[in-house]
Amino acid sequence: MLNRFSRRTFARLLGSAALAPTVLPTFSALADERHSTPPAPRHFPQGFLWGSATASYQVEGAVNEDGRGTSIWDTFSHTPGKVKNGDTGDAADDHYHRYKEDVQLMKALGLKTYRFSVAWPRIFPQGTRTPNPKGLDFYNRVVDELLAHGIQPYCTLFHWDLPQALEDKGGWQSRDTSEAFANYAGYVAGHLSDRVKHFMTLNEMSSFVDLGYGNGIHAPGLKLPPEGLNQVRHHAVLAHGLGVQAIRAHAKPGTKVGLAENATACVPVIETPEHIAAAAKAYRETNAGYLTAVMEGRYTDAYLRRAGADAPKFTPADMKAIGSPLDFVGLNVYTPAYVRADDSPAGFAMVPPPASFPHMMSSWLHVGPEALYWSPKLAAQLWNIKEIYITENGASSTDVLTPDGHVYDTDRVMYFRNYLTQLHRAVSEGVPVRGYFCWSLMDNYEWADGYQYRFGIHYVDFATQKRTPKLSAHFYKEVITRNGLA
Ligand code: GBH
Repeated sequence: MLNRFSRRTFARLLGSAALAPTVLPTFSALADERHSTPPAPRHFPQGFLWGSATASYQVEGAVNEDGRGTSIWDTFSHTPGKVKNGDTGDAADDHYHRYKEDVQLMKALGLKTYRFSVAWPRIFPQGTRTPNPKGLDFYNRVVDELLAHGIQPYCTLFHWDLPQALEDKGGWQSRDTSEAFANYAGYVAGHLSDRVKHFMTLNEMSSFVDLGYGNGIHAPGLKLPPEGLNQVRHHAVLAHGLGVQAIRAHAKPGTKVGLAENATACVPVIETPEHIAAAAKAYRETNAGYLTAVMEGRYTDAYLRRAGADAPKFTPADMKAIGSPLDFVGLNVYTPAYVRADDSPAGFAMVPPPASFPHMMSSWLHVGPEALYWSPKLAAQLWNIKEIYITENGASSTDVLTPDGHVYDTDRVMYFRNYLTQLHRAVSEGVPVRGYFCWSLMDNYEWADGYQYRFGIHYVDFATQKRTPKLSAHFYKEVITRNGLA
């Protein structure tokens, strides 16, 4: 009401200002009154799912409890020189013991949904064969606690903690691992799908393949030549496809299956038809080994041509499994990859960021909010996807806890506000994004970057395990309460 009155007055004044410029001082006084009213609401669709995400090795700790087997990240993090500061996930956020407290954090935010991952070595300590019921019990408890508080569980089956026993037999270099994954995925879905309605197979194939087996920055720390790396890549998409089939075979009817992939988020350098068309081509080709293969059930001609003699070995049956229809697609979106139109046969060129491009604490995390507009938009357009989730989006910051217990992470709030503005733009145009999971609920083990790179909206004191909501948690709560931008 106040808003409308102000606008009408504003319009009237504008009219008289046009006639008599001398009223300008009054105009600026009124402008002040206008600024004291909140901006017009920019809502998300009713029922939009606001969530937050974590991953097993990054938060659980309790690595030797209840029969859990060793994972490649236990081995890697205990290998000197692999992780900043020698940090390991041995204790992490102690979420294994504190999950009830953490569900209270979610409740206080008003979260509608929570995305967690299951640690494969808790369920099958050796990767295959004999399941460990105590491992499954933990996830039963987590799921029950979430549901008791009205929070929908979204479950990822693989967020990088491969059983070491499988790595010892070749890990993702072996096709057997793809089949072992499918068995494990079917087993978990069979036991949780009476309560969990959404499963994601693998998290970020491109990350665990390229970092784990390409440049060795992540576990298991290998640097394979192109031929081997392409085969690992194939085994990853194959694991996804076989996993989808196994989940469908074992889960209750109505269970939805997808994945969570950090597809390269191609953004046109300028929003002109030529650059937009180039970005669409780039989206398909830069993701050819992963999301494109999954969505199309084939490798693009250009991908196979680029790989040449190093191309992966595969069968038509593999490709059919890989292209299994999905119920939804999850996109993890952090950084933009700028694309321009180009005269080359490909029709596009990637534009590397200048050294001055602004980034968050992680130097790779360039701030490009429009990535959250273009990634779901291009994916939906290219493959006619009907249900998309942003399964991760967030930022690292040099958070400081003040003596009176606050963390004023204005940079993270800036990041979320701008990215969510672009997400709102996409949703308003009808891009079918149904929910959004911020990364992360709380500070946690940031892989090779250890504990100093904080992504949480809750600050964690790793010595005491005390959680403190940051300014960004208050911001996110406001977004959720309004179901709109704040
Ligand atoms: C996600 O990866 C992960 O799913 C999640 O577990 C993680 O905590 C979160 O994002 C924040 O990083 O070391 O310079 O080679 C995000 C995508 C791709 C980001 C690879 C780090 C490595 C950069 N990741 N990238 S570098």
